[in-house]
Amino acid sequence: MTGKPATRPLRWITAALRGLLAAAAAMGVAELAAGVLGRASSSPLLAVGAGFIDLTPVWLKDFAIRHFGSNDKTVLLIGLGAGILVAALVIGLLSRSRLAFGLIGLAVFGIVGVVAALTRPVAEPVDAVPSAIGALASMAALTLLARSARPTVNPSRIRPPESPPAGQAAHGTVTPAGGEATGPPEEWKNGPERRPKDTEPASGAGAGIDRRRVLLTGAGVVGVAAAGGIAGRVLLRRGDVSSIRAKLRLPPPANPARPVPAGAQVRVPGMTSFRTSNRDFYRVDTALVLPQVDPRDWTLRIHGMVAHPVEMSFDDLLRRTLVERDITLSCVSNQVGGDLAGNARWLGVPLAPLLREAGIHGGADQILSRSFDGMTLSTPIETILDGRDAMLAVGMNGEPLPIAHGFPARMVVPGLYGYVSATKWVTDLKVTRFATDQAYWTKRGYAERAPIKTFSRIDVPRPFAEVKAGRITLAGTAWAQHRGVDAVEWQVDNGPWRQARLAPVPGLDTWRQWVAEWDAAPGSHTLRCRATDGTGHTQPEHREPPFPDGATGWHSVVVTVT
Ligand SMILES: Nc1nc2c(c(=O)[nH]1)N[C@H]1C(S)=C(S)[C@@H](COP(=O)(O)O)O[C@H]1N2
Ligand SMILES: [Mo]
Repeated sequence: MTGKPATRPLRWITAALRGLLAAAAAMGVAELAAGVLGRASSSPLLAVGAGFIDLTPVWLKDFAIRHFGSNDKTVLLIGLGAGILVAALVIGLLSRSRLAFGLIGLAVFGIVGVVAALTRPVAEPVDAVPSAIGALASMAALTLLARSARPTVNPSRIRPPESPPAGQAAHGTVTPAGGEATGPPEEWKNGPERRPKDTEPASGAGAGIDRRRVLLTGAGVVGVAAAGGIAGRVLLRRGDVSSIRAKLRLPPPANPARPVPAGAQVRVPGMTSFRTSNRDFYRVDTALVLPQVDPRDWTLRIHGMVAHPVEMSFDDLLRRTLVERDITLSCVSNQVGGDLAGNARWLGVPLAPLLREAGIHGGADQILSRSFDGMTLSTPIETILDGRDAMLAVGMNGEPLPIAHGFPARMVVPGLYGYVSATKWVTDLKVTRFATDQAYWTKRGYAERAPIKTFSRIDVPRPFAEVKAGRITLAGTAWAQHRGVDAVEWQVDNGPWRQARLAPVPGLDTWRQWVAEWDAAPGSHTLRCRATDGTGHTQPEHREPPFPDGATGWHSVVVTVT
């Protein structure tokens, strides 16, 4: 099956495809290597993605969270995949003029992967391996693919001596019967091994591309890529701790949560539920690969400015007094009206006694907590010691913590935004000073101290809803964790502020639902709300963005009454 050299556009396409296949080989082989090593974070796509997250400027991060919320990572990976796809096609095209250009492109890819993997906070030297051998594999694949696509000479079809001289055809003075293109195939002109003129066929029929060889080589590369990718994924699943989590039985709390009052959930269709299920709980973190932490290997270190450094196992932790509390978490990136907040029943070990037992030195003002994946968060020490229910949580809504929410242990401190308190997969607490240590977000300009701002939003009706004139029920959620919500007011079209009815709550640390009845007249109307917390502070009208310590402003919803 020896064909004629391909036409021009086809040659461009096949060159681009060669780049694509080479990149696929890189990814597949790298995935396999990551799987063999059992280190998901060393796989190039994930390492580069994680590096990208770290380098993301604050505005872009806010943009991503604002538009994609908890799906921000999927969007990032899709974007990265698209970028790689384009780069691979370009590399393929480059390799058409010179194979070396393509090889250099692939090597650059490999270097980016190696650097990304080695600069992860928990990197080890072996993490360079997947990207490095992935790059080598792709270079080998590109070379093989380029060779296979080079025209071959078929001896039986070399022009017999009585044919017209090559020069005629080559210079286009004689057009063969079929009107074929007469110049030498482009591969020859540019290829490293120029074919001698005297073997050039008159019509290109004597030499051509061995399509079978091209297809076999291509199929081989695809096979390696797919097999590597699949095997790598399977191997990486070895580290998955879901089945360990499913079997884990947590002890009951010695100090159970106060019952949630019957009316805490207002009965309004479409209203947010008072308790957020684990499945619906918002997720915000920098972990592209979920850390898989086996509780049997988990330890917690408490060290730094303490008299007695502590190292404890998960069993040690569970032997302590467990408390259960309803606490609403919220994210500093939450916008006015946003939904980056959730309320769960947490089971955990109080942090204050644990720290006191370690013996905190005078002058310490910060707990720098570190997660299994190297994330750092800083928490003002006084917010842990002032009597609130700061805890190392192990359970969420009656189950062990979900892996995405910090299994096997995370911090929860009522009243503080998540980025300064809610360390998931926590393994290390360093008692220190703000002047000495800075955490991840603080280094990026976010505030060191970030109490949750007093907030309220309208959940029902939805923005731009169409409602029938008459009596309309408004309902929403307000929070000011650890200060409590004392009032929510609502307003229509800059009219007078009216008090909403507040639902009962189990304590100061959860959000609070509110309802109001509105006699709606036809037309377009703007509804607004604002909350006042237990210290008398009212949510201000002035809009501030989430950076650097949380958004402010009144939430408003426009509805059409018909
Ligand atoms: N290890 C780790 N813990 C983390 C984060 C993170 O990126 N890594 N993000 C924090 C932020 S910004 C928030 S808002 C909360 C969110 O907790 P959730 O995902 O369980 O809702 O976790 C906090 N804990
Ligand atoms: Mo957050």
